[in-house]
Amino acid sequence: MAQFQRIHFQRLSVEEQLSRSQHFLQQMQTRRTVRDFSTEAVPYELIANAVATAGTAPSGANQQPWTFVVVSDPATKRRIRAAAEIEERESYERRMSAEWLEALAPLGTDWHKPHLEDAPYLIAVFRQAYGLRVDPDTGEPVKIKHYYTEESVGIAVGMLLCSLHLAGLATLTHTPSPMGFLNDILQRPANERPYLLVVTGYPAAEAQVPVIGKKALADILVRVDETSDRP
Ligand code: IYR
Repeated sequence: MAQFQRIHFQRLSVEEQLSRSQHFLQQMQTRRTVRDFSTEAVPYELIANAVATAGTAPSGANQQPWTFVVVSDPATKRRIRAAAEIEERESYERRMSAEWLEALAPLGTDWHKPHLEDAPYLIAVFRQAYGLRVDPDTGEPVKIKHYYTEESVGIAVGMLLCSLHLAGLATLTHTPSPMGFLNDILQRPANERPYLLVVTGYPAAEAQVPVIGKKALADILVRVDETSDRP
């Protein structure tokens, strides 16, 4: 049965709204995906706060179909790197099409993934394709249908990345393909599907990023108001 309570909503002045929104935009415009990480340690609390922030995301039926596995153990990072590089090497050398490799060329990526060991934290994000509960009568596990899990986890990861960036950390969103090895190495159950790896820490002293840009606002925003020709 639905239960309701009054919303806690802080109404801001328009000046305050504009100032906050402009400030947030300016900060987000400085985010870059980084592939060369320093081994320097990062306060764990920054990672925990980022995961807590991700946990505030909206989700289908509020089922919160996500698990964030935070890895700092060097031996586990080494295993993840080794498994990822096996898959990535196969992908770059055989599985990816010429068109795909061409699309990636401006990023300068290849199958070598030293950052999976160098960065102090790997956050392995899992999508719970379905939930599990124990039937009280039979003691057997019962599957619970989950809704919109891809969208839900995508939104949560976006919020995770914002938090890490605003905390002064660099990130890399990495999707080794296929990444079923993450279930084995991190001992996650079959209902949890690897979604992506977020590599985080500080950039290496000599880190470089490709010279690429973002589309202009006019190229991504289509406005339909009372003055427009309606679509
Ligand atoms: N997963 C590979 C390839 C890759 C694919 C896309 I699409 C990218 O935007 C970047 C990389 C890798 O991590 O190198």
